[in-house]
Amino acid sequence: MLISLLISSLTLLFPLGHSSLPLVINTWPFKNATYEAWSTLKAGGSVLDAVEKGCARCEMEQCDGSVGYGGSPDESGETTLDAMIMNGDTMEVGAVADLRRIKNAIGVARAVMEHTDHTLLVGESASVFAENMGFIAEDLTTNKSVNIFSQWLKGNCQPNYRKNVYPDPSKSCGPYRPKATVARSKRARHANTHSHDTIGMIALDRDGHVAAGTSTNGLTHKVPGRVGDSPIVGAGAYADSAVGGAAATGDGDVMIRFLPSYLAVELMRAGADPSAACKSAISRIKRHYSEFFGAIICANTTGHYGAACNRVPGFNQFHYMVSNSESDTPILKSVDCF
Ligand code: SD4
Repeated sequence: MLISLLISSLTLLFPLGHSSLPLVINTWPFKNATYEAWSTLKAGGSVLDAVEKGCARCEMEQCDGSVGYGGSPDESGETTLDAMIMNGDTMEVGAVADLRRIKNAIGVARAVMEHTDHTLLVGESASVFAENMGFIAEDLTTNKSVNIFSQWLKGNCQPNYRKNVYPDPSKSCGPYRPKATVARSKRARHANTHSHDTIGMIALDRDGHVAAGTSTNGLTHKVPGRVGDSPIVGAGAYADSAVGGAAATGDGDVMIRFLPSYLAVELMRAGADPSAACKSAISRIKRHYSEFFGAIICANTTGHYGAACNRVPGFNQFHYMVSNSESDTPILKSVDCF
């Protein structure tokens, strides 16, 4: 009795080193999203609510044109969305990929988690699921996306993501047919910070609950049906309330192959601090794709956080946002890429 009284009064005086919790951290300078998540936590919402509302804010604001409707038209001119949300207490995940007609992708991801036993729904069927769950079906096309698409068509469908096909994809539009011989070459892909800017977010509360999530419209001119890293557990984001969380952004076709968010969380579990864990996750990819474009944010349950990015031409620094009890308003942070 005496001991537990002593412990609880010590905890009041020294709150277990959790002085910078709660914490919200997200990729890119999407300040309103951070603010939305932070306000949600402060109003008594859960970490899942915070991640959902924060990412949804970006979906509505079409953050950088690469989250939400009206961005990244695919080869047929359509915008499709990828999103996921993960509960670090229960390890439940809800995700949607190639979602059509529904603006609130992270909301649908949460509905997958809460109203099905599944983890990931895709394409037209995911959209029908969303409509049945009460999400409004709308055209995701905007004047801007129509314009991007028509300029691309006029420019002979350049750039695109095809290879080993004819007609020559570096000169012509499709339809494409496979070439008989497949050349094994890794195409160097350079940073284009205006065509990829997924929101990835981690929220931690004072009681050690962790959630993480992502929302994106993927890559401009992607092949229809293409799914990136963002809705894939351990690639786009990962959360475990025993450790912390991580979320990634960048060239999803490459990053998805290395599960960087899972790797970063596992490294933190093994004792790495968040910055070191983020750096190792990026290094792992660099070993194989030295020129990939990407970044990752990491946070642990003591409220420490960090980020890392791969230095490529045009991408020397990665910006991200943080809100915690030390600042109370979103603060822009940056890390030098290596
Ligand atoms: C994707 N990873 O679909 C996303 C895009 C992105 O920063 O993150 N951009 O590949």
